[in-house]
Amino acid sequence: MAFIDEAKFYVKAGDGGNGCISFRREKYVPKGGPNGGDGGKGGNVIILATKKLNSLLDFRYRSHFKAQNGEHGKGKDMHGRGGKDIIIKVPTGSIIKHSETGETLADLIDDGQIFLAAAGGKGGLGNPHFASGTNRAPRTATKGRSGEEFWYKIELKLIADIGLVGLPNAGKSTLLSKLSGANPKIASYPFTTLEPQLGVLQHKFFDPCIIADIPGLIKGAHEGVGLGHRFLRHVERTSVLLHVIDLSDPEAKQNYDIISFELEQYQKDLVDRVHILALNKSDLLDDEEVADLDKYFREKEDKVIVISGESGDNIPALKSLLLETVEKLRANKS
Ligand SMILES: Nc1nc2c(ncn2[C@@H]2O[C@H](COP(=O)(O)OP(=O)(O)OP(=O)(O)O)[C@@H](O)[C@H]2O)c(=O)[nH]1
Ligand SMILES: [Mg+2]
Repeated sequence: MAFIDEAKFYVKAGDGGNGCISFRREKYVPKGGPNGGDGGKGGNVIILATKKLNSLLDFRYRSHFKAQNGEHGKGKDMHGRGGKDIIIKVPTGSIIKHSETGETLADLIDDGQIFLAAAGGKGGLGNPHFASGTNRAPRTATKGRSGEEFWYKIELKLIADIGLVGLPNAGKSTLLSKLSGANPKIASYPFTTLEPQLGVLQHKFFDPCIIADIPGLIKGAHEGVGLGHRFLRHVERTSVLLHVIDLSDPEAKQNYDIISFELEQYQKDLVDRVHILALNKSDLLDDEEVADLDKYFREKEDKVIVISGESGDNIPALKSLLLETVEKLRANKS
């Protein structure tokens, strides 16, 4: 299934129904008064954020959304029925932007948050509204107003607490599967992961956290090499970055610098984000080699942990470290 995190779409709210011109016609009442009903209001187009979705895939199949028009008023004081609203469900983390200027119009962070994308047109007034002492038989009614119409851009930035970053093949997806119940594709070639994956980390008494696994970054990603920086937007909102390093790669040290540089190129503040460095694939090295690399990386980062996603070594400790860190950051925020 394709992952879509950008789309353009068109919305059109319903037009208001027209007001009606009509007069009472009853037997033995020669001049009946005006009785034209008002037009109904057009339906709105409403965008609703929901936690249940995590892709904009639906927009691939549908990019035009039109709400129902209001009905016209009728004789005998019958008002037109209002048009039905249309509700477009989008994942939490969606950002609605002006299609031309790119200005952000709504950042839909919370489950249940709504954005009125297009307001329905008001219904027209029937001829009774225009009756007066001097004009008892008004031949005037107003037309319904048109519903609003717009083009929007929508962008998704997934909402997760922890973002996994690293070179392709570092073992990010393996780790996601060990830390959460997620079941991502894992393979021994680079760029196995082509779209972000989410998993829920639950451990002991901690509040659960959401982890996002994104495609690997490579040198020059900021210039579009590999899959580029496109997917980094999905770790923008995370509070902790879990940087995964393959210790069995002879270039592990340079690889660390490559990822740090790419993160900085994307957004300066990603570098200041809390980092946890996971030194992975420790099962492939002997203890001495691991100790050497551990020492080297501890000079670079505060939080460093040696693990093996394959054997499960130190995974419970990593879970606790991640959840404690997120908990502290959450407490500082509130
Ligand atoms: N020996 C060993 N192999 C590992 C370990 N973790 C992952 N692997 C292997 O490394 C390869 C890459 O693992 P993935 O989890 O797919 O790596 P990834 O970082 O998600 O890769 P991309 O999606 O391509 O960016 C697979 O063959 C895994 O089985 C580990 O701790 N030890
Ligand atoms: Mg992967």
